[in-house]
Amino acid sequence: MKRLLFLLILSACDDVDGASSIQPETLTDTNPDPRIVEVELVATTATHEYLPGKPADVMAFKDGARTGAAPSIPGPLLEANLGDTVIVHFRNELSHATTIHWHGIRVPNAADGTPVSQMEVPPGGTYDYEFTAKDAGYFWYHPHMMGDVMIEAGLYAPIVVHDGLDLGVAADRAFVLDDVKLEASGKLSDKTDNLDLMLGRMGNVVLINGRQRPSITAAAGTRERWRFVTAANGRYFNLELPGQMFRVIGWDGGLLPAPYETSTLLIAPGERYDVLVEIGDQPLELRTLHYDRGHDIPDPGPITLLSIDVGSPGPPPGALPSSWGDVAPIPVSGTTPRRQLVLREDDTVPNLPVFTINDEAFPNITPVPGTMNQIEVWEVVNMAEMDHPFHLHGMSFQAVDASGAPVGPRGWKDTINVPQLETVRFAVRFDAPGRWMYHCHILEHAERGMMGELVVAP
Ligand SMILES: [Cu+2]
Repeated sequence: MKRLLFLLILSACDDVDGASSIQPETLTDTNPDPRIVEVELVATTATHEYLPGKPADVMAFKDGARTGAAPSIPGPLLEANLGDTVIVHFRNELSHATTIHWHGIRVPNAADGTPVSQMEVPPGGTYDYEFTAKDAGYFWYHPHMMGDVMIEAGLYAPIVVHDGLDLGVAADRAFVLDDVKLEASGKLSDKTDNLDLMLGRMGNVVLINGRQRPSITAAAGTRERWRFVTAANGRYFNLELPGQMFRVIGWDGGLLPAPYETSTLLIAPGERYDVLVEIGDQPLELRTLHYDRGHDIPDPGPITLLSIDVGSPGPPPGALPSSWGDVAPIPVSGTTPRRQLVLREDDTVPNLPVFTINDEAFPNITPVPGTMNQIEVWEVVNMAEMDHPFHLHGMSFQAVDASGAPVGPRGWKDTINVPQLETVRFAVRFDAPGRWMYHCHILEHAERGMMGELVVAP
């Protein structure tokens, strides 16, 4: 029923957008059981026009259950309702081995898609992923090997797990932010320089849902729900909507206990935000502003991502609900065990920067041991003059503070920015057995050592 409602919303939204809709297609659910979402997902090579008339060779996902479905960037949206069983029959049509990681979803270890939790899927191979959608929210999926290459090449896609809240929205839009480094021919550059390795590859073309500065149409006088994820290798997005505020209702792991308003929304690689936007009668522009994430990255000035034209008036939004996310605090005290993880960068060897956690570079690391339901405070100390977004697999955590200062409302996070020369502390309960990776989500940093492993004994 909820999915039907969402489809109706989407089709309403398609009417509004017409041919300009930039919403990814939803993966076809082949299972008649309303509590099971069963899909076929294919990773394949394709071409994509980042620049008009100049196709680039890319890697992309497509819906394997729909005849004639084209590969797309982002890949097809995986939709489920809270509590659904999700079964993904994955087929690898690339010439490289790959895996899929369901970023932010609390999956069983065998479905986590990392090299420590599954064998890689060879070219022509298949793998069945199965998990329960335990949390409602906005997530994403992508390979978890050669991430700096495969995600850059287009293998990423959004996931919406519906919460069933009636927010009176005229549209529920899934946005994926990215950038690509293109040659003049429109092809993806295969050149990686030292700056790319140090900062995470910064593209020269900035994208929203795989397109450069597209337009959408929103109905005047309505409320819309916008969900954002940053899939870029290294770029941070610092969004603004001049003349409008974002009402943040959720982030990584689901809804917050209460919404808050902000004029700018900083989204580090891997992070997600779920916001409400009130559409008036004037067009809007979604832009990203410079954010100083270290190493004197130059300020390119504001970059427009999306133009929002205003169409004919839609139904006026109703009152917002009085209760939102139920986020029980993870109890911590002065006696809760603390674990320090120190992030460092070593750029002394030209073109061979190494990024470490506690002076170890993956795969030569000492796993962190844990037992079920144990609670720890992790203290992530950033000794580098550059921000690092820290991502933990398998379980969500709650921020405690950043260099002693409060870090916003209580909410479930799986990816958190650790600013340059600062310390972020978060509380985590080890509630899933298995081998879970944690790493910087700047993909070049993860691939060059800044990755570790938590082993939770059953
Ligand atoms: Cu990093």
